[in-house]
Amino acid sequence: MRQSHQLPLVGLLLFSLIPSQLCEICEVSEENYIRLKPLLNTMNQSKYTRGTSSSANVLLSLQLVGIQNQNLKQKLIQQIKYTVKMRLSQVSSGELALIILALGACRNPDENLIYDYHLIDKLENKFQAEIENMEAHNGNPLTNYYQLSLDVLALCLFNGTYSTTKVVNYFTPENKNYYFGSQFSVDTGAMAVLALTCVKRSLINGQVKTDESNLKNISIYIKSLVEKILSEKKENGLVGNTFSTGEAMQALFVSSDYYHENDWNCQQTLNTVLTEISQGAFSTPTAAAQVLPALMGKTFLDVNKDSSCVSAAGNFSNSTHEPVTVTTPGSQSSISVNYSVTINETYSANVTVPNGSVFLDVMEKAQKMNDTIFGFTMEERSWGPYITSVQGLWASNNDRTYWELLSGGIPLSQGVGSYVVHDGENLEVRWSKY
Ligand code: CBY
Repeated sequence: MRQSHQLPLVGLLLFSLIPSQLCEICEVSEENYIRLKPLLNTMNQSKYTRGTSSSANVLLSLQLVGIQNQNLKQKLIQQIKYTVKMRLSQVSSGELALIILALGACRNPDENLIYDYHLIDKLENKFQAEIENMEAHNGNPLTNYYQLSLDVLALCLFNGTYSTTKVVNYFTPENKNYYFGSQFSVDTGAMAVLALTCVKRSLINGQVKTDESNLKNISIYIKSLVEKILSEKKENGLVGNTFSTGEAMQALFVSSDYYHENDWNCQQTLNTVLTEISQGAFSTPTAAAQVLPALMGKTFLDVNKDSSCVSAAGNFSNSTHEPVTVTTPGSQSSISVNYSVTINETYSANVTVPNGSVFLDVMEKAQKMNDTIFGFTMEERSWGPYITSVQGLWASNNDRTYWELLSGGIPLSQGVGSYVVHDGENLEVRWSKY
């Protein structure tokens, strides 16, 4: 073929490649649904005992993607009902926001619970308490900005009352609450983009009235947060880390007006997440629940769409009773690690645990060896156990202090309940500020 004939062909080839780069929402294709199976298995096999805070995360995720697993959904709704009836006062603002989103998703009958139990009013109160805490404690909320964003999102989607001016005042992209130390929190920024996008849309639709400058500022904030999120994009396509990528994808889906199509290769991100799934990265129900919607092209802003969220994925979870690979600690062999607690001084011990143990097993073993030095407390959060105190020294949101987990001096990206330790590793819990 002569050169002049090849040219149009090359042009055609290039043209046919472009659409995959252009995607605003890219999602897993039907023939690849099977690759999502490990996520559903994780959600299915979890126990969801009373008061489990992962229930709302999982229910919301299943509703959004239109999975018809009635058994699991009923179990989760029972859980949530129990929480609403028995311990609503102990539930944090963001947790309540998630409950509202989960119950209200996609015109389902359980939506009534929101109104029967006045959950929107209660969320308004919890949001107000967050703001009051910020005013009293140097700008630090009771929880964090990830939860404040969930609050605004739920109030916005379910016609609750909130002040647009307050949102504009508190959500400036320079606010310290988007950062842990000097590190921008992609999870937090992504949730804020979803919340601000909802607020922006209600202002544009005229559902909520405000002055022009608020709308303008919200657009400026979204743009700046999207830039920060994109600057955390890694070479392999993950945004932030494995666990923030799903939420970052949701934020980028709804904000495609604010970045150039070449700034983000959605397909690459999607493929890397699928690889991570196959390597067992999303092993807790919350991790699985948070990544799933984005993979199916859904965002939290789809929650109050008038449709009932039925999708092609509808039944693909019905055969989840296949054997699953549970990582059992290999043989009975033992490993030993170096474990330290650092406040100003460092207290260390050599700890021997069975192969396959998690960080928490090491802490428990050390505590048995010396309760004064290695004694600790924890509480159950949606991601698993969270260390609240060591040696009687308590983490505090008002002071922005916490017990940081590290291995070889590098912060871990998993909690004590899921991080599997290795022989010879140097593990540390360090008294830190964020
Ligand atoms: N959710 C929340 O309120 C949590 C919001 C969140 C931004 C969250 C990550 C993101 C998410 N998608 O849920 C968050 N973490 C926060 C706010 C915090 C702070 C908690 C205190 C506060 N002000 O609310 C704080 C102290 C900075 C923090 N996370 C600490 C830690 C460490 C916990 C150590 C301990 N004491 O037990 C740890 C382990 C980091 C470390 N090296 O010490 C940590 N977080 C991790 C790893 C994570 C990720 C969990 C991933 C996993 N597979 O287990 C996380 C998803 C998450 C939960 N934290 Co914080 C971030 C990530 O890696 N992408 C709403 C509620 C209703 O559920």
